[in-house]
Amino acid sequence: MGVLDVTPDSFSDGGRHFGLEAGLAHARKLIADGADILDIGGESTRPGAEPVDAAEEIARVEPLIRAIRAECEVTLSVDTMKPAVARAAVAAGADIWNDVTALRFAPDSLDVAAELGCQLVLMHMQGEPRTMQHEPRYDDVVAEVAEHLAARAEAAMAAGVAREKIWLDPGVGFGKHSLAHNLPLLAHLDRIVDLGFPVLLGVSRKRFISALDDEAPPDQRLGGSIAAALVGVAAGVAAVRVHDVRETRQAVRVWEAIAAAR
Ligand code: HH2
Repeated sequence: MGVLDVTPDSFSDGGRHFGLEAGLAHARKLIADGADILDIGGESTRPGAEPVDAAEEIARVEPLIRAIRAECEVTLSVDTMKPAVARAAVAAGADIWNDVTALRFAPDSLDVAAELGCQLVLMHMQGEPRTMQHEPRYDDVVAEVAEHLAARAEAAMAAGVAREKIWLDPGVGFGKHSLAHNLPLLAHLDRIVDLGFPVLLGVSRKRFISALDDEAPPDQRLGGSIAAALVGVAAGVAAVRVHDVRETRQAVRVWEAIAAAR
């Protein structure tokens, strides 16, 4: 899954693909690089990001989804917490609603997810984006993330979402201390995979990498991003959400070929 942020302020590529033409050009590059899915986001979820209203978010993502859909059949995901944005995105041709709040943001999120009938990514986050990095606390991060995701999947199914539409995501970097929480989660991804849903993993350019490498800035975290993505592949995740599609795809292919020869 290639990341296509059309925001002025995303943590790693903010502003670079802002606007329809820039977004479309980056979509073409991600597809040429081998992305199977594009994840289109019109609101930054970076820690401390200021919220964007639904009309502005729709204005950023909807024309881009329509334009990509008019060109090709690639699977399209919309990265949004807002039911109104998900609805507009699906009407424009999106296949997946990727919700970092796991349908907790709005009172009608669960009902809209059931109504839309699209695939759904339910991600774990402690708190909400603006405040999530204020003292996140867990007794057992792996167990708590797994329990929360299982509960959110149950809530979605109770609201009428079909089981086979649901993906889970441990939410690396969302309400987690960079090393004390993210490393155990990455080390025990099998516990999330064992819940029986396809798992999406987003580690690309995230801060825990810089905590292990002299505070490397986002554009110098490719090595760590690939290392963590391969940990996910080895644990059986179904997809990795990445900025650097070509490089990650090559790493995954090499890893898989060697694993198959074992
Ligand atoms: N990470 C980010 C955004 N959305 N969605 C899922 N399901 N999983 C993730 O790990 C995830 C996500 C953060 O990355 P990015 O899009 O690069 O930054 P920003 O949120 O600032 O746009």
